[in-house]
Amino acid sequence: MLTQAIVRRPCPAIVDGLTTSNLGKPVYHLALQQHIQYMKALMACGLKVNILDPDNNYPDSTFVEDTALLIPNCAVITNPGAPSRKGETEEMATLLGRFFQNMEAIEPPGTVDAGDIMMVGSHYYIGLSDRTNKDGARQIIGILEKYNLSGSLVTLEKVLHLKTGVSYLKNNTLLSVGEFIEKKDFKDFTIIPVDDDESYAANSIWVNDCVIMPSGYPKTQRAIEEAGYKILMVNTSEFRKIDGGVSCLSLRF
Ligand code: CIR
Repeated sequence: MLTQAIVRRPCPAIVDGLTTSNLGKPVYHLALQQHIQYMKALMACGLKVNILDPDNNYPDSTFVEDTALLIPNCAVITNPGAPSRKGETEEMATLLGRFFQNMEAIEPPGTVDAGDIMMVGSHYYIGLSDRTNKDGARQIIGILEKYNLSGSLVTLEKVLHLKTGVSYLKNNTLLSVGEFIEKKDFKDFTIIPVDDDESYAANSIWVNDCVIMPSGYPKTQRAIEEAGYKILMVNTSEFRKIDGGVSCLSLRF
């Protein structure tokens, strides 16, 4: 059962967030409203939401998921792969120190964005991406093994982060798009396939028996419902403009 979430309010500089899309710049006041709806969804799933103040030095700092990997009894502070995001970890480490007795950190030259790490029980899939390099992934696996957990590498072809294209929805079930539908690494899972024209919805989260997904993706919504899940929808259009999805906006533990 998840009980806590950490989020960071979007800052005005979000308009300068890193992006690979051509959807225009996020509208700050809409991003703030959508963030509030997102927090409400987490609360509706029973989580206490801990809110960090906005930090205008870091346009992408609302995407807290990338700054830490939370495993049972330990918080691993990452070293984000994008130079403009490196300092985002500092305040997160301070906050996580209040919840976790054990802290670890990824050291350069290793880089890791935790959006590349998907937890499936005691096993963690680590996507090698433009943000997460081999050294960072090797450090993550070393830490996982120290805590009696395991990790394996997944190569990515098209997506920014592993969880941009695949989400674990418990019950041995993955929500997958594109390259992840047929990937050998995931052959033993039940796959809920996401059509390419709804690819953004492949980034959804399972929170205490409910799936939080972005609004506006009816085929994916139907498929998740037909698989037996209860759904909560949130509009994340402003975050999508800078490649951010539902999972990126929180850490949950
Ligand atoms: C970035 O490029 O780092 C941000 N604009 C988006 C980060 C999204 N995070 C995630 O998928 N875990």
